[in-house]
Amino acid sequence: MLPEWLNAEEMPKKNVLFIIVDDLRPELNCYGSKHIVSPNIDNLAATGMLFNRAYCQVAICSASRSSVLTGVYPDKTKVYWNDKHFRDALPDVTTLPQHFRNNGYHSISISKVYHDGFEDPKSWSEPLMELKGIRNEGKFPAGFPFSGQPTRDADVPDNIHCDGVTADRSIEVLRRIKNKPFFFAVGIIRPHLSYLCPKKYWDLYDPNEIKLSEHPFLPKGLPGAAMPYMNESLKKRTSSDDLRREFKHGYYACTSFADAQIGRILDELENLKLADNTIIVLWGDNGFHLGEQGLWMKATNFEATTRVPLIVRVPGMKNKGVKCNRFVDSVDIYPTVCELAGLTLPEHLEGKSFVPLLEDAGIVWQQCSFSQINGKKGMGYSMRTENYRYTEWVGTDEKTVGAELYDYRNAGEDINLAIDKNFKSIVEEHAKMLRDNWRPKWPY
Ligand SMILES: [Ca+2]
Repeated sequence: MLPEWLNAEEMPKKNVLFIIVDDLRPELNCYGSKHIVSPNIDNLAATGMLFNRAYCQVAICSASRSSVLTGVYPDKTKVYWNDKHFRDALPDVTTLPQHFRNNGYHSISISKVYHDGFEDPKSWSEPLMELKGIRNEGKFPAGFPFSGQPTRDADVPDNIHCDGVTADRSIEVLRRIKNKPFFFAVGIIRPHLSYLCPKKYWDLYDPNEIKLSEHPFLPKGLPGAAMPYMNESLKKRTSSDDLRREFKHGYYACTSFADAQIGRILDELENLKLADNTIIVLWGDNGFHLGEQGLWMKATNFEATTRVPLIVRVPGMKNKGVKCNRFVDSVDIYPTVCELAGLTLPEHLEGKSFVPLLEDAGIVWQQCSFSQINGKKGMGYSMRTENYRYTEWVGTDEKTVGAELYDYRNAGEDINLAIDKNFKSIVEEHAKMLRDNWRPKWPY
């Protein structure tokens, strides 16, 4: 039963603006991180609903995006890294944008929505607007200091950088398609590395005030199977406190730069009077370790990479500015957006619409969220519950090769409690819960 404010029958077709931000942590002002300058995303949160406990299914670009855009978990897409196309395993799957296209919408995307090199022409009504030539290279002025360092700045206009051009072109797109129902997916590539953005965003932060993680070490008792892949080059770039501070400075500057570009697109939506008829979803595809666990990377099952920002704004919604603390999986976005737009849900979907949470953010909801990562010695299936995270590593012979349990009321991710006899019953309870609740069916 749909909420009254969502009565689709009496209203014209609602547009969808789906903004995907690359590697964006929920380290934003509206998420309580007051040191971050993110006024535009904050404003979206103030006029929509912010999800405090949204998790991605795999903390890797292509794997996470493939899951969200097909509406199924990674064990169905078989995309665990940036190395495969979901159509290899699911040749005929109807993607989220494709479903809108099939329902008479103009479906269009700009920049990185699917991962580079894994485009999906079936999803769109017109060819993808490629920005490759201006992504990190090609359009910088002579002498621009881009030579592989993670963090550089220059006093240049926003649209020297890819996301600035994305905002320019998104504004043009909105003007062009404003009279037809649309599904418009916008990819923003910062704060993904490299941390290149105009100087004015760097100047928003004082490096002396940037705090380093208080947990810069791997959990005590981490099983071998859970050992993360190390990125040697990033390790080198973060080998001193000054370098670590500069790295975070770059990430924060790029977060504010991304926020500014998102603001320009949202402003145009207002200018064109489309805001009252457009569903907006802002989502980060994965987080990023900025020193937590001593890591400067993604591709783990820890909170730093699995927890993502998610904000949804729906025309006419009552609960503006409400923060929802219920668990939501990123794969739930597909059915939610369809329901909000009044579209039938394709049968293959494995996510669950969270429209009921938009109506009442406090209702009883699922008790956990699921993420996974394909590690060196097996698949790490991870479940976040109210107080714990439980991860089980399953080897190729389907045997458990390691387990992790973290209690966020105590030592958090500093100590793996799965090996502590005192937590035996909690581990057993969570192992059962993992199998009983894993969506889709537990594979082993
Ligand atoms: Ca990403």
